[in-house]
Amino acid sequence: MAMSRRAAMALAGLGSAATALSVRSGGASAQAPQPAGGGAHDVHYAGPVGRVSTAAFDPAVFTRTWNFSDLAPDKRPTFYREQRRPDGSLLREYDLIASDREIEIAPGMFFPAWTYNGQVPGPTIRATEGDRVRVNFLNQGSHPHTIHFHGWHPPEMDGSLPEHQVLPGGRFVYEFDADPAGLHLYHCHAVPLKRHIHKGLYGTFIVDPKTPRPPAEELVMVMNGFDTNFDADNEVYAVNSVAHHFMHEPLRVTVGALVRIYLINVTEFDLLNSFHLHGMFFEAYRTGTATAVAERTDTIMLCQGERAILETRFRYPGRYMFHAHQSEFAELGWMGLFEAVERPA
Ligand SMILES: [Cu+2]
Repeated sequence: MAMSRRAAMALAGLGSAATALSVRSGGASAQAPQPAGGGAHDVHYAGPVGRVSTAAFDPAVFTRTWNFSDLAPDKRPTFYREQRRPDGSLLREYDLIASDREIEIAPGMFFPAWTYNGQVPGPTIRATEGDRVRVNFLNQGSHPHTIHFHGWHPPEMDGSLPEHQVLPGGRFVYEFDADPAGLHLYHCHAVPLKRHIHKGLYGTFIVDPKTPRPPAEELVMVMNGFDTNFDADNEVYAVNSVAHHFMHEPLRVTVGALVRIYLINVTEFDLLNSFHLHGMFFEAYRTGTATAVAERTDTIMLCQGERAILETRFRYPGRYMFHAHQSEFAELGWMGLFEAVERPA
C-alpha cells in the first residue's frame, strides 16, 4: 500500500506535531482534537523523539575528521599511510572497503546502506595539490562497486565503465595525482547509479592548494537523503546522515574565528539541495578551485554532485540555525545549529 513520505515519517516519530496531526485528521472518522482555548496554536516541536546512537558513527566527529584522523595512532596506519617523496610531496595511501551495513539515520529508523568502511558518508580523503593518492579498494559488499573520483586522472582510473566494476570479493588500486586544488567527491559508479550512490557509497575528497588556505575551524558537511521505502523519493534528509543531529548537538565554533565549511550535495532523487545560515552571511567558492569570491550570500543552492567551500565568521555568541531552504527537507531532518562561543580569555 502506498504511503506518502510525510505519513511514513510521522509514523516513525519524525516530522512536526503538525504533520502528525494532519495524518490523524486525514483518517475516515478522526477529527484532530482542538486544544483548549478555542484553537490556540501550540508550539510545534519539529524533530524526532529520541536520539540516534553515535557509537558506530558520530556526525560531529565526521565533520572534523579526514585521513582517518579520528583513529588511535596505532589503528590509523591500517587505513592510512603517508610517505614523503623526493620532490617533497606525499604519497598518501588509503584502504577503502565496501560493505553492506545497516545504519541508523533517525531514532529507531535503520537504512540498509552500502558503505565505504562501514560509514555513510565514507571517510574523507584529503591531500595537497601534487600529492600522489593511492586507494586500495576491496569490495566486500554483495554487489559490484567502484570508486569514481572527481579530479584529474587517467581514464583507466575512472571507475565508471563496465570493465571498471569490481566484483564482490575483488580488489582494485586507484592511483592518481591530487589535482586540481578544490573540493571534490568520490562515489561508486556501478549501475544503476542512482541506487549505488544513494545507498551510501560516497565521500569527500579535499585537495588543498600548495599555498595553504588561511587557518580556520574546518567542517565537512555532506547533504544527503535516504529513500527508506525504495519509492525513488527520500523520507529522511540530513547533513552527515543523521536527521536533526545538530539540533541536539550544536556544532561548536569560536566567535570571530574564520570558519570554513566544505559543503557537498549528494542528495539523490531531488534536483537540488541548499544550505541556509541564519543571522549572517558567508562567502562561497564554488568547487573551491578559484580563490576569488564567487558569491556573498546566506543561501547556496547545489545540484547533485556540486560542492562549495563556504567561509564566514560568527560575530556574536549564541545559537544559529542552519538548514536546507527547501522547508520540507529541513522538517524531514536537514536542519541544525551552530553554537558560537567566545574564545577563552
Ligand atoms: Cu556500487
